[in-house]
Amino acid sequence: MGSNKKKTGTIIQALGSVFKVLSDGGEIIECHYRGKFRIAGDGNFFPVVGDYVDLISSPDGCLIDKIYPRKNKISRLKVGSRKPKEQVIIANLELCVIISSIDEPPFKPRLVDRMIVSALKGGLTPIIVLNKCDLKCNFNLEFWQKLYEGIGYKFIPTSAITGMGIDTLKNILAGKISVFVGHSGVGKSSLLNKIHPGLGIVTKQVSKATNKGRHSTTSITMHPIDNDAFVADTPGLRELGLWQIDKRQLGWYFEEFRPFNERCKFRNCLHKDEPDCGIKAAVNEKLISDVRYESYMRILESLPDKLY
Ligand SMILES: Nc1nc2c(ncn2[C@@H]2O[C@H](COP(=O)(O)OP(=O)(O)OP(=O)(O)O)[C@@H](O)[C@H]2O)c(=O)[nH]1
Ligand SMILES: [Mg+2]
Ligand SMILES: [Zn+2]
Repeated sequence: MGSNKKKTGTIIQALGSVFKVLSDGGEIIECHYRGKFRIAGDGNFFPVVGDYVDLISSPDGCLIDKIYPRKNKISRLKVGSRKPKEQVIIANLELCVIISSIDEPPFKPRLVDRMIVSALKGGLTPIIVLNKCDLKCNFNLEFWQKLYEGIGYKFIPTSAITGMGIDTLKNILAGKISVFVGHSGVGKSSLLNKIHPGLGIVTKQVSKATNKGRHSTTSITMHPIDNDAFVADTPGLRELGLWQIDKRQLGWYFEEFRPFNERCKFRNCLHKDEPDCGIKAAVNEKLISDVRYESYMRILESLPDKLY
């Protein structure tokens, strides 16, 4: 880049200490971060995909000079050295597209519900995509569609093979920054290739035996696509942000529970064993789906008693 002229742009890829930035002028610039971000010792100041940044040129090449305040972020718990701490992995997103498949791998509603909670916790709007609808199998699409649409979520049945649902999804993504999450092999990269032919993202080979359990996508990359949209493809991120949730807050992220909260006798009811619980009563009256309540209970049991 030219002498000392400042440029701004969005980080679209982070590989160790090397970043790719799509400048506002439309060029892709490779750059490094300045040591000071690391010295700050705060995950929040380490540049991540999605960050909007200022760039300056230096004798050592292009450097990230400033990170603009984040509108939101998704973090995970970084375990290892001494104390677990927050690791921000992506910033400034609007939509969290939660992708699962009707089969191969089979649909896992518990995982979908975990990812909805994660999305809401991160300040993102969850969108539910059910892929591989071309496969012939016993799957009650109508049941799940009604359940999630009943809560107020967009639910899109798709197929990266036949093109089913692709236009609908593309319209939802228009003008926004989104992230694709979901179990490995559900077809995140395949859908993205279908939405924007030409991206040429490597997807899993059909041979399942040799590829078992291995992720085809290994790093987070942001892809600019049609209609001024960005989509970050991820390797099956599962537990994003869940670790930051207090047990007593969890019910809040099951949005359809909210109207019944005030019927609980205890203000900080966990909706578990407490008497006179409005949520449990609503489940009994079938006003809340028992499938969702089951997910709630499983997540509740997996949360730490004390936040880190
Ligand atoms: N039948 C069918 N197969 C699909 C569909 N979408 C993807 N696949 C296949 O599913 C396999 C996995 O697809 P990927 O796109 O690599 O899945 P992914 O979610 O990106 O996986 P990771 O990168 O490992 O997280 C590939 O063999 C695809 O060809 C679909 O709609 N229908
Ligand atoms: Mg992939
Ligand atoms: Zn309750």
